[in-house]
Amino acid sequence: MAVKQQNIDGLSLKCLFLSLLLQTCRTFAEELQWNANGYVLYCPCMGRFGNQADHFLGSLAFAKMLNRTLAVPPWIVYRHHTHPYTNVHVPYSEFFMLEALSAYHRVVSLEDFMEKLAPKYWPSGQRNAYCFETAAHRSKDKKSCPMKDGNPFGPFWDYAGVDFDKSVLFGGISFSAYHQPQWMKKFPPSEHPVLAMPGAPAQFPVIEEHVGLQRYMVWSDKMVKEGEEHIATLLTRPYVGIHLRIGIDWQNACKLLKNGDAGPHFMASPQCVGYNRQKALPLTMTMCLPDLNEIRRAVKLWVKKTNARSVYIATDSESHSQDIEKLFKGKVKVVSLQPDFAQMDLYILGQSDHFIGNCVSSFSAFVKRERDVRSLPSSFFGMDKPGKSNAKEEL
Ligand SMILES: Nc1nc2c(ncn2[C@@H]2O[C@H](COP(=O)(O)OP(=O)(O)O)[C@@H](O)[C@H]2O)c(=O)[nH]1
Ligand SMILES: *[C@@H]1O[C@H](CO)[C@@H](O)[C@H](O)[C@H]1NC(C)=O
Ligand SMILES: [Mg+2]
Repeated sequence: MAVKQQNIDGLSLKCLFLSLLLQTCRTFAEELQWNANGYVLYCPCMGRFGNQADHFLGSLAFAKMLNRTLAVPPWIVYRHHTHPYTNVHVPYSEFFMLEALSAYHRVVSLEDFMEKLAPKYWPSGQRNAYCFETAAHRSKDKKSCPMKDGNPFGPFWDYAGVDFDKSVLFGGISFSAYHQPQWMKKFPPSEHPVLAMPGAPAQFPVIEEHVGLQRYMVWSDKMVKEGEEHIATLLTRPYVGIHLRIGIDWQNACKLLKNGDAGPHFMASPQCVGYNRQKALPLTMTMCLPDLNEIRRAVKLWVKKTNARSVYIATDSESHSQDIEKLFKGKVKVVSLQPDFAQMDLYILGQSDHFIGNCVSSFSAFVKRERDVRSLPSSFFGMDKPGKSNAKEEL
């Protein structure tokens, strides 16, 4: 009996090994093989990481809708104040696993596309740009897509090693599922194998339907390893993670709300006031730009509720760590890492036992979506229960 068992185990091991090998060969070959259903390329040219991530989810859905492989772009990181003072293009796989996206749809990194497929199947001289007529109207000759005009557009396509030869314009069509048949009819992959666009074929903020695609954005092994090391050395569980979006650019943005120039749907706010415009809850100034009193109130509430032993502060400017420390008379450890790459803050916030985010911020929205996928609790400044107004603020 024991011998037989061993044989079976030996056999299944061999099978496992073989199937793994086959799987690897297959994925490897797939990566190198041209797909006749075509490709979508775009520049994540609007905003910083949070905006780019929102756009990424929509673009992934768009590529799937057209059954075209998505050439996953790098993240554009703006380094205006630190070396090298120019944009850095960070391949998707530095932060997230490219393979994890395949469970949803076919992808290839833009870098691999350019290196392994473009020379043969999308050679120089045949590189069309696709854009809205309205975008082309802003160009000098009124009929060229503004692919490389200014920053970050020029540096992005230079990074990819692309110059465009011709522009193809479209109008009266949107990126929504409603227009799928028009896209297929207008741009069949046989005649238009590569749809390269100056911006993401998606909306900002991400539409409700695509929020769940966050589950396919899985942190890279490197990020997990480094993130877990930080958590183990700096924090004691349970810990509350908070995102302070309070810097000068944000103060200016929130002025629009204060002056009544923005309604409840303002940047990422549908995540907390609701996606339905008619039924949206009020968006208060406290939710956009929490003051120190609100920060103290919310942190105190959630530290108490979760019996937290530490608080992790991610911030775009001040951390207010001393003010927060004072709340707990030394009984709760307060930590702010201020990492080199903002993604480390996102990782640590994502792993917290409770997260307090900024409703209007797409940086917070990234964390909120990731936690929702894993059924972890989150709240917002000025809104303790997402989707329900704080009672006091209704007065
Ligand atoms: N490290 C770090 N950077 C932040 C934080 N909050 C904002 N930032 C930076 O400011 C940018 C804000 O732009 P974006 O990600 O588009 O989010 P949004 O403007 O808040 O919607 C981020 O990408 C970061 O570069 C934070 O808590 N930690
Ligand atoms: C989508 O593309 C894949 C790969 O090219 C193909 O196998 C599949 O049949 C296509 N699906 C549809 C609905 O056309
Ligand atoms: Mg932004």
